[in-house]
Amino acid sequence: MQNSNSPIYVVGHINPDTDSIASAIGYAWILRERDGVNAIAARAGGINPQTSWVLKLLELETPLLITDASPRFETVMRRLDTTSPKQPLREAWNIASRTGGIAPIINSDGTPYGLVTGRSIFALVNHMVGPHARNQEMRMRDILNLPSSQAADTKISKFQSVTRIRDVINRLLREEGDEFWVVDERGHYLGICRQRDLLNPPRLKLILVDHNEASQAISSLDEAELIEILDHHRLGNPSTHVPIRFTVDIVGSTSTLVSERIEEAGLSAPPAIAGMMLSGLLSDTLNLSSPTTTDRDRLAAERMSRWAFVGGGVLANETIHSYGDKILAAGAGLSVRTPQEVVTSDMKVYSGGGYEFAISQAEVNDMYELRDQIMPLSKALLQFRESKGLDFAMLMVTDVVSKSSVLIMDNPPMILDDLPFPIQQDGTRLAEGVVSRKKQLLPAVLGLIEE
Ligand SMILES: [Mn+2]
Repeated sequence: MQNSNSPIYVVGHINPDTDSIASAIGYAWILRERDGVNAIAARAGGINPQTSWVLKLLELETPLLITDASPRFETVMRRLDTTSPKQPLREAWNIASRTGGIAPIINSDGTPYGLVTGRSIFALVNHMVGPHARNQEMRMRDILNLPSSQAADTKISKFQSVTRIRDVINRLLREEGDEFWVVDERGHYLGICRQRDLLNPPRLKLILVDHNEASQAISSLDEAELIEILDHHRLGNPSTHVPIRFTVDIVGSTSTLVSERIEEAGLSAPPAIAGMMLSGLLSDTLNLSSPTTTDRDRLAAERMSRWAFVGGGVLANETIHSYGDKILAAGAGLSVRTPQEVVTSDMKVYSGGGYEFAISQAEVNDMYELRDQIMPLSKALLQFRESKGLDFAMLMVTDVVSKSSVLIMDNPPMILDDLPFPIQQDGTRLAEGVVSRKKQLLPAVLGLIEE
């Protein structure tokens, strides 16, 4: 079943931000264009308002949602040809001769009726001929003229195509037959799978972009075949059985790294894909102003704007900064989302110093927005932390105009009292000049709790 042309999914982190979506789209594109591989951009969760604004503006398709790498029935199913219960058995016989001995019999409403197999035909013949010699003169032709319903085994188990094989493997091993139905959510026939294929299903091929920690990746990562990692975050990568390409570099966005690969290959990304990657870069670096911004990011912004800002296109009259302002505006704001959404949409879970904790980030154009939201956001943060069983949680509300953040903390350990950010009257902490979770806030937190 392992097939060299089976798709390779390029996927970013859960709670995807614009860079995670953009780098997946861009990297899947260069893999197809440069290497001719069947690379498909995917996403590990819902699209945030900023990303959705960009995708719509550039008329790009939202990448495929993948939340779990564990193989499903659909990955081993074969869509065998079918016949109906009233058709003569010879029809099923013809099908079975082409499929390796199996003919699915399907009702007129699309649901499975039964399966004609060597075993079920033997059962029929045995029933008709029995132990009595005189019946043995019954001709093959007469048997083949019977309706196929009479020769079908109707006790075949059904599984939905999206069911994870792992979840039902014990039941599969107890089943008598070697074949199973695969049906859709309405119970309609999709295909057949065989027990031997289920015992060793092909692994989902994955390339991780914009993250390398298993806690930020889709579920069941250990059941996938990891091909490559391309990232710009701290290390926390899972181990692998075989060597893989692994790139983690100190730049402001994964889209920067993808644009460099495209340039090295002597290619230029199509305007919409270049515009998408530029959006990922400008979003991650707060319009090239965050301390994570490097000279390579500025070069990448120029490179991608050259590809994206083409005459006649939607971005024709933009400059890097005018476009960056629009992207930040599309992502900012607390009022358009519920407190739960603000807390969870850009949330990352970390572990360090014996603690499991989360840091969320939300962007605003003006801290004034935060004044009435502190209580509801604190409540949402508490609920979220408890639901995940974490030790503490933080929400970093970043003003993209004044380049500062306000921190709301839930259940912080006492050691975090030493964070160098003054406590304000409303109980929040003011982190002046702090805009990067990765490069400023996380190291400050880890520096205290890992002592
Ligand atoms: Mn990123």
